[in-house]
Amino acid sequence: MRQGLFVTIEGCEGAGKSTQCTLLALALERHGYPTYTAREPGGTPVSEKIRAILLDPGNNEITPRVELLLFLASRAQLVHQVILPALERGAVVISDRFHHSTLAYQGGARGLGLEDVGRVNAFATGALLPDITFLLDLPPEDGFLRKQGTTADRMEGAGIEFHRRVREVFLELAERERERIVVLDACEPVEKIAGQIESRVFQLLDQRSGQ
Ligand code: Z5A
Repeated sequence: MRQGLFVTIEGCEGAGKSTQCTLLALALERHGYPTYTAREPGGTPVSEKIRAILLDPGNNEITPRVELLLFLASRAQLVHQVILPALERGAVVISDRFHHSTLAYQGGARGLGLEDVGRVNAFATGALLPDITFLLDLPPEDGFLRKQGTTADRMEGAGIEFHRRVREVFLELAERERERIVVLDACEPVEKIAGQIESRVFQLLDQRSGQ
């Protein structure tokens, strides 16, 4: 039975997701909450091997459907090996990306369709959904500037129009799922964003414990 809290952090390249996942985990641990942090794609030995295939710029023959299935294979392994057991132990699980990324990148920007992608995702995860999602919203141009000097992987090399479409779909998803997705301005200072995320997560944890 699921008892923990499942938090996901989403957004375009360089929006600050990894930074915020780390800060949230530290804040939770300071307050004594058992916490598990995952990143997608990846997070288990098998999922990390799939990540290497997906991000290798040399694998330019990967078709959109194969890309989708590889992201979902990585996720299925992560969910069943790590995330569900952690939630069952009562941990707060923080995932750096989850299914909203698949909807935005493969469903929207690659054109596979939100409904079809949503269905295959639900099969892969057993329909696991986050309790809350923070969408760090940033123009992709700004995200790429933050990552200047790093080598572009296969997804980063998809072109600026592709990444603009990803952002648009993320914002459309946030409109549709207002009760789950909190949109935050990723241009704000790191500490301000961290404070916004922490206060919402601690509020949810307090509600759960009946305080
Ligand atoms: N993908 C997909 O297509 N479908 C899927 O289902 C899933 C993923 C799950 C994974 O790449 C790729 O897979 C990704 C989507 C796709 N591709 N793209 N493009 P990844 O895991 O290697 O990279 P990422 O997820 O895009 O994260 P990132 O590039 O590492 O960025 P980030 O985690 O959002 O940002 P960060 O590392 O925390 O910060 C980046 C820099 O900005 C760093 O120097 C920070 O110090 C700085 N920073 C952070 N916050 C701020 C603020 N607030 N102000 C100023 N500077 C900041």
